[in-house]
Amino acid sequence: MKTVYSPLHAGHAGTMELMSGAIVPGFEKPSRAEIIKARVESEKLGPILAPEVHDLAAAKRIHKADYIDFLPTIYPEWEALGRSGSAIPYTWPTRGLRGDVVPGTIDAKLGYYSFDAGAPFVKGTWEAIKSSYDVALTGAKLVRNGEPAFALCRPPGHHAGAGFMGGYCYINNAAVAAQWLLDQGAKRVSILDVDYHHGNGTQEIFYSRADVQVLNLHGDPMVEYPYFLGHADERGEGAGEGFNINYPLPFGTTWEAWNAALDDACAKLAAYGPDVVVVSLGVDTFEKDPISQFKLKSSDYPRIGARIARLNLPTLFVMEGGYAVEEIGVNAVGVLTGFEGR
Ligand code: OKP
Ligand code: ZN
Repeated sequence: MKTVYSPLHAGHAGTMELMSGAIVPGFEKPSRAEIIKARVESEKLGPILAPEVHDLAAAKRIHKADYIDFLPTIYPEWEALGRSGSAIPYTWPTRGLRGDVVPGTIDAKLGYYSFDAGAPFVKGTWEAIKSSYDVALTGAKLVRNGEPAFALCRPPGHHAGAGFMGGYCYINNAAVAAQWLLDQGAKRVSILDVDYHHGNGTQEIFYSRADVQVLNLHGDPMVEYPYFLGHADERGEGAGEGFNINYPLPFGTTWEAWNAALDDACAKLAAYGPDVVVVSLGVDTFEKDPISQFKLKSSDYPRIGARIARLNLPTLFVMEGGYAVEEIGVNAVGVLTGFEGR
């Protein structure tokens, strides 16, 4: 299958994050995408294409326009204040505070448009976000035109909601692609999120809709990030009732239990009967992932791809997480070669 990749992701580099009381180098780093790309090449998965450049209309189909318009202004405003490094918020309008007024200072705006301190901005971040969005849309177009595709997105997207960033995510690439496919004539799309973390942004965006089914396998939010969404009783609302399906799983989950959840999700997906499947492909379920607690092995990833292939549906793979950099290429591309039956 074809891969879509942009070198512009690499400008989103040198980020910092808070981890157990210390400021540490960001886990979501450029080498992730480089190593996956190298594995795509060495495994001869197929051609690697540059993305087509898009305007932001497709982003505004699922994100709030003021949020999207804010993103490119962040770092220029930060630099105008004489600052450098990572632009990160430290105040949020949580319960008991005013969430209906947006102060004009950059620190306040960063807090207003985020749910955590985990989506840092450096000089090249906007260009990387935009390229990741272009990669997703270009991949979606390949799928619309009749072939499976791998959108090698970086930064990832599934934690980004309609009006906020967080958890390394800014624009929700999988959600953008799903909406674009609907706008191109698909009647129903399923998003299968196999990243270790719950895709809270994707869930929020489609929660009251019946035209996008969202299935999510992830670490139980009682003990795992993003903590405040992803329970099994979240099943959608209104017209969306029944079209959001969560599989929270305990720390230490190995292939057998994880695969049972995948199999159940695939059965529900097949019953829904979508025209297209968008896979939010995270490989942070890996046993050696430095920030995650599942125990999948490299040999399990081709089996994931093979199970998805059995759905026999047009499929777009959108890269999400995975932080065991050494094995990220083997694991991510393993899903894709498994999908191709080799
Ligand atoms: C993004 B994706 C403190 C822990 C916060 C955020 C994880 C974001 C994962 N540093 N961790 O779903 O792979
Ligand atoms: Zn993740």
